[in-house]
Amino acid sequence: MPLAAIALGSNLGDRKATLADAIRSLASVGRVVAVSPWIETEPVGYTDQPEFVNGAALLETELPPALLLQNLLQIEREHGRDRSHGIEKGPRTLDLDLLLYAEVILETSELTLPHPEMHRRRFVLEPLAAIAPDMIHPVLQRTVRQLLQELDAPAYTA
Ligand code: PH2
Ligand code: MG
Ligand code: MG
Repeated sequence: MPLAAIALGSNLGDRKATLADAIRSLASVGRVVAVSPWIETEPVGYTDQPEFVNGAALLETELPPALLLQNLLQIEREHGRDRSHGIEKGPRTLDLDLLLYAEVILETSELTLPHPEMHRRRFVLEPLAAIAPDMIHPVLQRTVRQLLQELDAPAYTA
């Protein structure tokens, strides 16, 4: 069965309770085979917002990528995420990002696989490396462990 890697984040409300609840919701769309420890992270990008709790999960699912994404967005909405107002990339009760879906490479208006920012984000790679160090980034042809190492020790500095 295909294995999907999902990033979880929250920086509003009872963050850990929301994330724990999101894991229970994920269990209804597939088999949750691993959940990382939660880590507290400083906001990246738009920095004028509260600290995040981030983590990652691995889900075995029969749902194809686009349908899995629709389910993730539905779970976000069930946990109070309202995309109709507020700052893009601003505070959110729950963010579920589809990072990897087996070794699928895909680019549609709704979904890009692998997630186009995952290899630049420590708050994504650190928890993912804790549960799936050997999972492959099919575009960069690197394992998650290598991507994290390369963040820590870039091959060159400009
Ligand atoms: N998500 C963002 C923007 N910035 N920073 C941290 N630390 N964690 C996040 O999950 C995060 C962020 C947009 O999705
Ligand atoms: Mg995100
Ligand atoms: Mg998102």
